[in-house]
Amino acid sequence: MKHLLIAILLLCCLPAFSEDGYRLWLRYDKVQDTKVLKAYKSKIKNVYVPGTSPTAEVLKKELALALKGLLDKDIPFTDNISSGTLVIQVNPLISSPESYEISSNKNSINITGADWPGAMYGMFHFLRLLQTNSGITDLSVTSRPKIKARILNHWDNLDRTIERGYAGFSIWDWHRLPEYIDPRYTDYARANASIGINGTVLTNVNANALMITPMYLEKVKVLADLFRPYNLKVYLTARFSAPIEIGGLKTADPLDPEVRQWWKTKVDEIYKYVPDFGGFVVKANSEGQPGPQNYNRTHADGANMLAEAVAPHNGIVMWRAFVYDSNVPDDRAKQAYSEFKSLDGKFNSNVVIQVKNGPIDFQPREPFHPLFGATSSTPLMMEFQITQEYLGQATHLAFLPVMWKECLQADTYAKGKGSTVAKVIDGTLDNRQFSAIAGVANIGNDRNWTGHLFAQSNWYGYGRLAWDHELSSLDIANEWARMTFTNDNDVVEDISWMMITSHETLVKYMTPLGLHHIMGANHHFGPGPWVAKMSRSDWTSTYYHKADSLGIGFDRTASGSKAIEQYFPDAQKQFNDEKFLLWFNHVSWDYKMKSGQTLWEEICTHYATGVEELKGIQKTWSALSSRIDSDRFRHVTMLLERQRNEAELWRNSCILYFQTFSKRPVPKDIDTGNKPLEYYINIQYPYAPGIRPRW
Ligand code: BDP
Repeated sequence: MKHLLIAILLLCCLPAFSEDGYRLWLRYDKVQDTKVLKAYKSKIKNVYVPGTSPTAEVLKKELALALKGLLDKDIPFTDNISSGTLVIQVNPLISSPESYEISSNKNSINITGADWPGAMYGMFHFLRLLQTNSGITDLSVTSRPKIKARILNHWDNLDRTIERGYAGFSIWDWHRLPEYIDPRYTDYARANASIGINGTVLTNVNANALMITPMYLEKVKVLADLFRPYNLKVYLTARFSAPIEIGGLKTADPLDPEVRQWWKTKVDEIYKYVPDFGGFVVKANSEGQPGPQNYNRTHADGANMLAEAVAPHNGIVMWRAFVYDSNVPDDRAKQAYSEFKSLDGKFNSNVVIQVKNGPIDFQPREPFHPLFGATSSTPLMMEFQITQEYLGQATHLAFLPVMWKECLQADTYAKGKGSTVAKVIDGTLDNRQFSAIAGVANIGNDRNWTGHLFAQSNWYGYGRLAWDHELSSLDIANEWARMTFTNDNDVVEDISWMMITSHETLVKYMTPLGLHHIMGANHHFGPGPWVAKMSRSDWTSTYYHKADSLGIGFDRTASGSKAIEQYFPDAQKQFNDEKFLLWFNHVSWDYKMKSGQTLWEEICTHYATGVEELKGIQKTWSALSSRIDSDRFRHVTMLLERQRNEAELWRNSCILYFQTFSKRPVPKDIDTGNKPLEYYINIQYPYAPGIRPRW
């Protein structure tokens, strides 16, 4: 009897399901504040959605689900407007595609899209207002995306491994497609639609030619059909040597008529499966991938060949600028600029060059890429990395919108002051019609999608910034915290603070003052400043930090590699900031910093402060134990503990390693643990996730 009672008691106290993060920010739990709930109920009595379309259908489904959850009530659909009607409709008179307006008066709330996708985005905006318990009286919202193609890049392989993926295996279950359609695909589309993402590249940039064979195209078709109502366009990566590998040709030379014809026929075939196929992303002549240079042709020759094939179907080619050549003994940071600057103006109009935010490779902090602003005749798009390859992967909490905004707001000075990177990529600087942005996805088949619960905020934040890069990181953090956790203001404030400070904290304990690329070899996890031998020197850490008895840092000024000269003179001044010091300069250990400390002391202090700040983040989170459900609380608590351990590892090992060059004492009060440097050097991660297959 006693046991039965305990069991019943336990059952009553347990939530209906575990809070495993699957619902992302689309939780739609009942509004807790009774006053707010009452106000919403009085304003939303029924819904009127005149007209039909596949998008209208998914919109209605989402709305019904959301309102039922949030208001704890079935809200009926009607076919006329009365008091308390939420009207969602399309009015093509609203100027630009995908945009929307929301207004409300005493009687009704009106969401009007320029088209159905616009109406859907407007609906998600409205739901966000409800989810964040915002006021809905006297609304007057107009919104249009600042960037046209807002795309996720999946680095997913056909065997379901994900290059640089830390959240399990690929969500694309290629083997069981096309018959088996995982319900997750729909939730994926919903999540993307809710933040305005309108494109997805399903496959890895290190591409597999099989993807464009009929067997796989049938599978792609299923996904594209499912995503279409959510305004999510499908793109694929093209393997440059596909004409040889799957076409039986002897060459993939882009100027060979047979090769050109092969691509045209192939592309026509793809469009038979996916009539609104978006186009290709191409990684060519980079890290062993085939490309036009194998045939002594240029990147423009290669890109234009594909561009010609997709042009009749309105497709685009996103040609990546992530190239660096092992035969060129130049600073790796300079190579993409050198290669592409000279090709400016040589690309067809449906080619856009996809440029990573910085000139090396998704480091915790990089200066913006010098190509931004440097190509007046060639459109450039941004490539951010949402997956945290070099930022602690799925064990570290790092809110990346802060870092992305730093890049977007940087000034290229291409057309004088105010020529920000954001204006280059949204097309306003050069008055371009087309604009695009890509984010390398951090999504896998982990139940919570992104491995670390807080990594969901990077997917979320990427989408929100892609729609409107002027949103503040704090606003994005606030929204996400409210929708994901609670509307309790104090909790939201604490969580947002953790998020907003997290990136700078990580920079301090990993790569302070402009240090970069000093992570472990291959997997890029954990510290590895001692990595000195790899098949290419520009994959080693010593290539980048250049520590010696005199000092540390990569001289990219006039006395060094001159990489700084790839920026406009006024733009260069931004790099006087100490946060870029060792990116651009080789600096004496005794150099006096603004703080009055020597560089050596300052490096030690940064590592130590990073760890202390992280402890502060842990403390803030711990204090929320009674305000967050136990499942998610424990998940984050454990990962923060792991992160602290790793931060200490970074601090101890980097200080001890760099001390072998500086030969100066570690400032007292700075802890470096009780282990010798050798201990850290010997740490291995033999099965670290996400390692790319050898090419
Ligand atoms: C690097 C990754 C590598 C990718 C490459 C790329 O380490 O796995 O293939 O970028 O962007 O960051 O092509």
